[in-house]
Amino acid sequence: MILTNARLATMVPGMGPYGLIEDGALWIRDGLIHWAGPRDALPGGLDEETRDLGGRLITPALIDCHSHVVFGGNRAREFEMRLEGATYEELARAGGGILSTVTATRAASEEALLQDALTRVDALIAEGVSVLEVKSGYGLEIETELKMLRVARRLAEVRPIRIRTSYLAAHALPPEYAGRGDAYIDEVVLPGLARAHAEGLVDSVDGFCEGIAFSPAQMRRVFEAAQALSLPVKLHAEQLSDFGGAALAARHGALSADHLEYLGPDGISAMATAGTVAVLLPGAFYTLRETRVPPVAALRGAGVPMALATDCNPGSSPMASLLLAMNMGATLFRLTPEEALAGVTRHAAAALGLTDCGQLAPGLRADLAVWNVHDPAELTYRIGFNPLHAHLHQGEFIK
Ligand code: DI6
Ligand code: FE
Repeated sequence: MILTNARLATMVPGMGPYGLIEDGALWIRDGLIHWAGPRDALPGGLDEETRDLGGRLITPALIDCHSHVVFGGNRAREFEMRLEGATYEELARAGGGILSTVTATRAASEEALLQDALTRVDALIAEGVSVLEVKSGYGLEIETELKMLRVARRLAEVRPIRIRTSYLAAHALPPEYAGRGDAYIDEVVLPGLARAHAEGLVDSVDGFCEGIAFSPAQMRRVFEAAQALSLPVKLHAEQLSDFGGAALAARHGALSADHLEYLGPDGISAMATAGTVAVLLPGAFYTLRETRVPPVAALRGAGVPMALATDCNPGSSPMASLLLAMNMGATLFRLTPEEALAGVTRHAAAALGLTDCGQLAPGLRADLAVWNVHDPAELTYRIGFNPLHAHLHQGEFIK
């Protein structure tokens, strides 16, 4: 099939803003991009089905590289309490926060978790998302961590979406291990990782490195176990304080360090050296009414690739819109619209260790979004507006 009469935001570096090709054409074969370029350079005499896109914009399908879409219950009551003055950390220390979602997730059946997650996943797909990262981390006991990851895998069986899982048992300390963080790592996190990996449920290993969660020394033990299984690592780092998490992650060759509001110069240079992607999560910043923004100018200056993601979760980012994350990334964090689009395509792919998507280039998967817009900046600029016209997953129209 050939798509013609389209503007291509290829997102290929070194080709000018957005890697834009005016009046372009894109040739799809066997679910892959076979050729992309100016329409008048398309080889002649081809016997392929052709679709005229009426001058619309094609981008790589979007990639949400940080989410917690599988969980039980919701935290609307906590939202009300925060409006009455309670802080996120106070609620967490009082047994609410992540732990209230843990109780609901432990109680939910696999089927119920799946149906609940699909409401969020469908919202993301409707915005052109083709790859979604999904974390465990609301079980905090082995069986429930495995249950969450099985649900994450099932999402890809029932919807046209590619799922990358992250094992996040080191997300919070469950009440039964209060004050015994090291025992929790030894008795739950590490044996659970071995089991989840043996079941083929883990694509990467994550953690929450923070005063209310795990120390760098504890995370180091988790990372060493991941590396012994040849699994890549990533980390929730510097979200609420400068705890040294990003530098630790970078030293372990992490794919990404995520949040980063409190990231300092040492963390930035460690990430630049390691090629670790900075995943920025403006939905959590917004929801928690943070005032400290991640050091975007310094990350840009150091050449650290920046991705944007929803962090879709019931507490700090109850947001199932990647387009809104792009808008917030620009308005709250001062990313350019081009950086915002790179952040949900090329750089999001890098944050997941994927090299076969995130750009319009020959040999990559034909995961494409076709938009009813002319200028790619419109995707970031508008709020509450979904201009998706068509969506292809591995070369097949799914919208
Ligand atoms: N940081 C976050 O923003 C999410 N997890 C984390 O480590 C929040 C998860 C939640 O509040 O349920
Ligand atoms: Fe998160």
